Amino acid sequence: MILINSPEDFYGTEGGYMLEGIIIKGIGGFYYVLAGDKVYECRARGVFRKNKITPMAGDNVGITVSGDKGSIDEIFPRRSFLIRPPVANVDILVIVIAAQSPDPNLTLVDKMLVQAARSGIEAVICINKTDLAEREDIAAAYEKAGYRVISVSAEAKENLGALQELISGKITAFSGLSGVGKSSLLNLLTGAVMETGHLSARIERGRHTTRHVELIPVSGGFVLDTPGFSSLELPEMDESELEQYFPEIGGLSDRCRYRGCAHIKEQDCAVREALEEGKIAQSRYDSYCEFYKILKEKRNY
Ligand SMILES: Nc1nc2c(ncn2[C@@H]2O[C@H](COP(=O)(O)OP(=O)(O)OP(=O)(O)O)[C@@H](O)[C@H]2O)c(=O)[nH]1
Ligand SMILES: [Mg+2]
Ligand SMILES: [Zn+2]
Repeated sequence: MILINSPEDFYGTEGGYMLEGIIIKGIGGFYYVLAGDKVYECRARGVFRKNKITPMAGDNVGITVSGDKGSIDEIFPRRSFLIRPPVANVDILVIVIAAQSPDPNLTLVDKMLVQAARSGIEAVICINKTDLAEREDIAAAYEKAGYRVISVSAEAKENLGALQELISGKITAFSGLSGVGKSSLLNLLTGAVMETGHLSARIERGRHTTRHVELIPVSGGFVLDTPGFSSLELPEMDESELEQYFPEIGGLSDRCRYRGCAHIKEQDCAVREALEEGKIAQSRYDSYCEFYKILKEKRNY
């Protein structure tokens, strides 16, 4: 951690001066650091490579700058980090699902929820393209689990205010399958509060071409567009830990007959009772069982 006490401390080793900023994007070994209202093109010091630390978008960093170039001297401790997309210090993960085209992949959504919970990041479900179809079933599945669900349409500009409110003052990552409308939503959200339009983003819109992770300043925080992806590894853990990351399952395990109930075949299982009563969605329970099996098999190698 760099502590700046006196004006002399502002001067770094190479005759430049030191600033604190945030990495808004990293491409091909260059990191773009926003400090104040300027963006500096930075290289990471060799020491990071040696220690196998890779700067990530979202990292708070100390940089030495001269002109509009600089070098990253320090990476400040991370509050959180995600692996897919690779980004540090995310406060909220918005998992975008399309009500229709592409078809929702709920297993992937549930994996992302596990990843977010394990990283200590709040997750919100956003159902886009409600102009094409209603997916009350999906909304209900996640609301029952205790997640916030926001249904929107980028096309019809419906209910965007709820997203706008959510992202204010936070770092929010938008994630989900390719084509669900992440970039479309972000263009609307950022365009609504930023005076200058994002031409490059607008050109990209509809082309399914988001390739890198980039933080866009908006409403006193940042939003991140991320490339769509269709598969994700479960984080490594013991299968008995899994229920913690399914709030509607973990919350019931006290009421199961057996301690350490896996909620799969055991008798007098409060989770399976809740499933039968419709208090837990079948799709969520199926994901839980599938992930449990995967984790158990992995551990038995
Ligand atoms: N009908 C309808 N189409 C939408 C909506 N939102 C986005 N689309 C369309 O869906 C397509 C994909 O949108 P994108 O915003 O590029 O999707 P993305 O999630 O950023 O995709 P990747 O960058 O590939 O991950 C585009 O043709 C959009 O015009 C919506 O609310 N309704
Ligand atoms: Mg995109
Ligand atoms: Zn049980």
